[in-house]
Amino acid sequence: MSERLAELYPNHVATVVARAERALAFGGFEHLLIASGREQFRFLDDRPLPFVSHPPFKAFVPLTHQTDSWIVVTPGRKPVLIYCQPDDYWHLPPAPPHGYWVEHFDIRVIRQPDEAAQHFPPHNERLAIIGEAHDAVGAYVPNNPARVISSLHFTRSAKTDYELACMRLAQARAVRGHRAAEAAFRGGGSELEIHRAYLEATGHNDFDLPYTNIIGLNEHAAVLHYQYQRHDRPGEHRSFLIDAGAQVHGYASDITRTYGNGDADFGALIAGVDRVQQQLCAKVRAGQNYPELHLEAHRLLAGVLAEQEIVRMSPEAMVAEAVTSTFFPHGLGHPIGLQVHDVAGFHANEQGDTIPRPAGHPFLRMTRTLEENFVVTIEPGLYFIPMLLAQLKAGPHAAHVNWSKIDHLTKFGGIRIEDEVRATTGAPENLTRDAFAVA
Ligand SMILES: [Mn+2]
Repeated sequence: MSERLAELYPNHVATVVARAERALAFGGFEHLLIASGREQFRFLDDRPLPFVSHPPFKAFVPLTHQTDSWIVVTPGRKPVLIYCQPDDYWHLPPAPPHGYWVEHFDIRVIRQPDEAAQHFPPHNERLAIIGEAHDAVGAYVPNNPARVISSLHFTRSAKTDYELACMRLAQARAVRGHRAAEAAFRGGGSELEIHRAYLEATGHNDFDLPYTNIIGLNEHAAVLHYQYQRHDRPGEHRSFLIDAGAQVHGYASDITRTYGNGDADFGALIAGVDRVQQQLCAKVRAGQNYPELHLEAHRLLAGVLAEQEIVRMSPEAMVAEAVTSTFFPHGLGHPIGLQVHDVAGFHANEQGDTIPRPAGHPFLRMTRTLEENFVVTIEPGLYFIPMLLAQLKAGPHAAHVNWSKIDHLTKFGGIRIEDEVRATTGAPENLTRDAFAVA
């Protein structure tokens, strides 16, 4: 597979350099300096925080844990990679640069972070320096020009063929974990045991994951970003919601599946959400307005709530009265790529004017119209969240709700099903279902 990536990388790097040059022109700058980042420490402690390279740096090179290094782009010149390889016997220094990407850079190896300044263009006000304040090297203090960053973010939405190849590999890697996690659930494992099975199958440790795994048994499936993994096994394994991804060369996957224990009502609900999810995935294509798809998700989920006799209202009324928001209180999805929640979900244009969310939908992370090679998640869900159900019960529509059925389903927590889908001018590519199909 790395041969395939080697084949695709030259076009990728040419595209990324062209985007950087465009961002410089757009912002009125002459040189672009992008920090990889610097290790940070806990307050009053010598323990470092988990480090990952800054996303704009990772866009150029597959160096996901490279500290104190820089990309320098000057239009018309080969991009420079300042590569920090410290003399350090406490830690393993990075290996000398190697791989399919090396020949595309003018590489300068440094031994100390401050040596980077020797390879920077002369300091003046025409430098766009992207990084955090503590990444500064002497007078080279990150200024993060808004127009440059906005342009870089905007053009990053359409994935290159190389990026799509990395993202497909990240899907395959996560799917191995999902298979192992499902088996651990069926085998009666604790959340922590399931989590470990996932790590084992993906070959990741916790710090490699693109985001913290959500591994929820029973009622924990109703906690949207459930952040713990309990070590004890529950008495009963009724349901299991897993939202877990993987990464390859810094590109993320983000997959959610929900499993039941054979309960007919919960099983029918999973089937309903899955059907809706596939209908929504089928509509991902260039020209599709994403907020409209989110509203369509509410209409379709209302149909499931009606058909399963959970709410006795017409689907139209359920959406109009925001009853669906009790059961589906988050957005349909988000862009994904170098970051699990990728940038530019709200960009109206290159300068970064924003497209507002539809009224009443405060958590939607993507308001753009899809274009070719945008990759988004499609992740509808239905949950039984005690806090939100209490509000519904106190409201004007309580009489239309089948509370005895809800009492039964609340023990299962909730359902979310999430795939990554690429927009094309024709049929969508579902990266996640494709990966499950061959795994
Ligand atoms: Mn997601």
